[in-house]
Amino acid sequence: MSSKSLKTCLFDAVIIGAGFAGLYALHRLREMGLSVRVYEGASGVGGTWWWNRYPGARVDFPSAPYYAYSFSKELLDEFEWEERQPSQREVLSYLNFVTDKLELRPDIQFETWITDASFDEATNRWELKTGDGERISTQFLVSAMGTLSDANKPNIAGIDDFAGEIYHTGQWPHDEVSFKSKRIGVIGTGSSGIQSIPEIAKTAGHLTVFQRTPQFSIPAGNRPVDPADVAEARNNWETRKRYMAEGPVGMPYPMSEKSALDDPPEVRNAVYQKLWDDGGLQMLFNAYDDLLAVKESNDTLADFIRGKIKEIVKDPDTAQKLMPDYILGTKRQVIDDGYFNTYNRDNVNLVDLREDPIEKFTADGVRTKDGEHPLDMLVLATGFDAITGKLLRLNPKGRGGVDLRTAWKDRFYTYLGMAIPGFPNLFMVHGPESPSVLFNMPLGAEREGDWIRNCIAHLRDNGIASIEPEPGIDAKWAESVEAAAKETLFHGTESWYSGANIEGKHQQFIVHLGGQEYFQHLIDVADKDYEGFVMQAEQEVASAG
Ligand code: NA7
Repeated sequence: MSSKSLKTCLFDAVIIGAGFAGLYALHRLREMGLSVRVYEGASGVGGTWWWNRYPGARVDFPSAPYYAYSFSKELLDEFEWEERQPSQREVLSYLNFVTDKLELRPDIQFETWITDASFDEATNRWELKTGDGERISTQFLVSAMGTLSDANKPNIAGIDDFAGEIYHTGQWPHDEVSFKSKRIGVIGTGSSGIQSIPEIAKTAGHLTVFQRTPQFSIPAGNRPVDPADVAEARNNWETRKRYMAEGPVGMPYPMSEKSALDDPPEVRNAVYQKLWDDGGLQMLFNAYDDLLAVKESNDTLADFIRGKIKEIVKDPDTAQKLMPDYILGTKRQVIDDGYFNTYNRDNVNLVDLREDPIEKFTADGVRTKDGEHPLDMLVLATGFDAITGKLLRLNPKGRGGVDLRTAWKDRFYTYLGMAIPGFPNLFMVHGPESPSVLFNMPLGAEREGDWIRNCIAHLRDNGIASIEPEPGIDAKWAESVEAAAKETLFHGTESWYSGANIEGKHQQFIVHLGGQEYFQHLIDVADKDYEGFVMQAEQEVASAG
């Protein structure tokens, strides 16, 4: 037995994950004087930006310099972004810059997976184990494991028999992957598929795209960052921060207060055309205020984009297969760089899996109902067990030894999307029933990180050993999440927001759409002495022990 496995490391707080959320939580908790350690399975910082190295991976929301931390003007002033929709490489370089600037690295243990987490009721502490047999004891446990970190590998007949190269976009290799002259198949046309397909097509011998659901995609309009835009952001930082704080999704721009139906068609189409030419998600979030709430308004933009697909894609049959028919924006909105145009290339073809489904994989490729598709390489752009996947894989054990899979057997129960009944002193950043993926994620990570810091400070100042949601509050929270969703069009669509992409997952809409109201609610809960939580004083623990 190694000496490593005998020793128990003691911390005030342990954070799992060194992405945007984990790094920020480390900075804030360490600032309070706590002993803190981040455990990270990868060999570097970055989280989702460490793993998702597929060609074409870029930020979709919002553009530089706003997909970044907002708390430090120094960080904003000192990092020079190159592109408006930064590439994965650029975001990773930013996160390394922040890590070094804030001297976070010494408190991060890389290449270490936490494999077990159990709450000890006698001490009110979490006892953890790593893959190497290391033991760790901590009062507070922060899950910053990412929302898009648990890759979804589809269970398709014969897939393990395929003898060619096979890659998942969310676990892309660090060494360069060559597509040159190869016959490549891509399954999946979500963001990862739509970003990578144009890049792969450039050098592939032949590319076959296997599409289950056609997507509404908007041009990303990526280009070098305009120095004038950066200067404007730096000079007017407080105003931009206010827009981000007040808007529903954390965008740095004022929101439109107009319905799409207020404008006559020719004016509306001119608005859409201008935003289409400029690129980016402002088309969906800033053009009008009811695109995600009123179906008739939504249809105006959906029809505009369908018109664009028809215009761009030369082969009418392919254009028809690419026509999306769900409610625009209710699956993750995608932005692209030449996606639809890629189907005009001679080396690219599209298989519509709804009319020509996959029958099975063989060593040489894939057989669909209508034919054989010989392949040298398969790219799975098939997404993630989003938001809950990684935490459920760890499966922490709370009070009474009840594990999370049991506690969440019927639905994902949370309070504020940050705490789980029966799991004291465990905090989630971007957990289910928080705004997570439908809000500016670095900004959301800061706000949730600040709330966790303030909560822990409150506990420490008041001699409180543990905090957890009071019985029944989770049901009320679930109602508020559903109420926020019902005011929108999200309810009608099967998507990874509602667990539809994973077999056997609860069909529960797990994103809180309250935006800034959600974050105000977090503040109100704290101001009311952590309303909805129960706390146990240190003395009670000592006397029970
Ligand atoms: P997504 O958005 O979940 O997309 C996954 C795609 O893979 C989507 O088109 C799925 O079709 C398709 N898919 C999944 N399983 C299968 C099977 N079994 N057969 C055929 N097609 C399948 O994941 P992404 O990685 O693209 O994007 C996730 C986020 O990462 C994105 O929003 C960015 O923020 C970064 P479906 O739509 O389910 O019919």
